[in-house]
Amino acid sequence: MNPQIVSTTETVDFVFFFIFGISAIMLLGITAAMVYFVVRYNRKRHPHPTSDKASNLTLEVVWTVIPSILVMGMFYYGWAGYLALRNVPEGALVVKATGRMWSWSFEYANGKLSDKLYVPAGQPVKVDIHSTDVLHSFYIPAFRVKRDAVPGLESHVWFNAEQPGSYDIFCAEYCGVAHAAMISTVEALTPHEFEEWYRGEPAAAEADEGEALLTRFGCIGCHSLDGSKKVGPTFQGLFGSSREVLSAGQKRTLTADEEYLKRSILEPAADIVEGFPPAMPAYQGQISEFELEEIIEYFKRMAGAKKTQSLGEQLMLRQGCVGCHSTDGSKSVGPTLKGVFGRQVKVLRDGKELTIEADEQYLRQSLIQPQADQVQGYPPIMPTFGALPEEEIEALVEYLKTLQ
Ligand code: HEC
Ligand code: HEC
Ligand SMILES: [Cu+2]
Repeated sequence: MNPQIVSTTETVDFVFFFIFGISAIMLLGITAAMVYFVVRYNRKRHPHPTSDKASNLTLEVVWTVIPSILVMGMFYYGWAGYLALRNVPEGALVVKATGRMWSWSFEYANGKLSDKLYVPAGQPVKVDIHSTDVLHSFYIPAFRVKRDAVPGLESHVWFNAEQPGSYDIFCAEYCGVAHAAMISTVEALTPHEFEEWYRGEPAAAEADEGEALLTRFGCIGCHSLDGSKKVGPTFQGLFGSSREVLSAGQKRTLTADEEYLKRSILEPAADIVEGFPPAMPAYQGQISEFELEEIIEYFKRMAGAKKTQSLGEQLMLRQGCVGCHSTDGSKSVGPTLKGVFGRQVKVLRDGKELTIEADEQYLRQSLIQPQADQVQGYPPIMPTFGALPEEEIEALVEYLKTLQ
């Protein structure tokens, strides 16, 4: 309807400010007139009615016609804006977005797959939205587009990222415990960079076939590769480890061999890993035998590549430190433990702020008496590990020192 409109952002913002502007003028005008009349025609000043006029046709026509025009104007621009959001411009790049508990993945015409939405800046992009499980909502605030992802229903949005940059993508429909983690980004590249990315070899992290499958099936929305706990157990060190599971209500201990892993993927309800909810969807019928093999191979490689864990590293997993602390520099419930040894920490000791160096003594104390020195900016929720035997404390401290 309006050929000048070039982006969804402008379309939506125009309608928003149009309606907002009219509303603001009306609010101020009506309030001012009301105050004026209240003062001017106050009963104290005019104890008796000053006029006995019953109607004024001109005035009535004016106050009917002007608001009608304003409201029709809002409707017109709202409708035109809606059409602009629904009608995808010609030549748009088409990307398929799949939402699942709890991650987004994006698939391109040439089969390329990514967990971020890479697009060329300045070119319209049409995103076909799908959901494999429950209701999600695909939301890019920067481009003012939001659309529900409904299982079995195709829908779409389009947008045009005018400037290269990184823009947030959220899920805007509460979809379960890790809903808040269902985030990604639009990476708008220059057309040249995009072409390179699109044609080029998969990025190093995706080069591994097995890992690409984990992205494609959304496994990494619930499972980490680095030992941290998500909705499901981490895949780190999984292959060959011993697992405590509940099978039909019976506790048993199994070894994570090929058979166990296949069963965990095809029929997760058969063995529920202790301490986790039975939240994993069954992949029976969704995953081919070949893909299953690839994933198992990946688990094996991962276990092989991993050097044998030291006692300290095992304790980090067993004591649940990794649930609150990352080892890769990212902030979590507690400070990251990467580079903790020797770093300057701002702490609160007996209510006083001070900066101290995290030496061995400090690390040891952090475990035995975590409340003594409170790291600033974090809640005092670290449990004390004072009951651990001395050799385990020692092993943990030694391990923390290696995290550089
Ligand atoms: C919605 C979240 C979710 C998704 C998606 C998901 N899982 Fe799981 N997974 C879980 C949970 C929760 C458990 C632990 C409970 C259980 O055993 O069912 C689990 C358990 C497992 C186990 C057993 C792990 C162990 O420590 O013994 C394996 C193997 C596994 N998942 C593989 C996969 C693979 C491969 C995919 C993708 C094809 C996948 N999962 C997708 C949530 C998920
Ligand atoms: C329930 C979450 C939680 C668990 C579990 C946990 N921590 Fe912490 N940890 C925190 C928080 C929060 C802080 C920062 C506040 C404070 O100083 O108490 C912290 C602080 C620390 C510090 C000081 C960090 C710094 O930047 O100076 C160390 C070292 C540490 N934890 C190690 C561990 C180890 C090792 C384990 C496992 C044996 C562990 N934590 C388990 C939450 C946790
Ligand atoms: Cu969601």
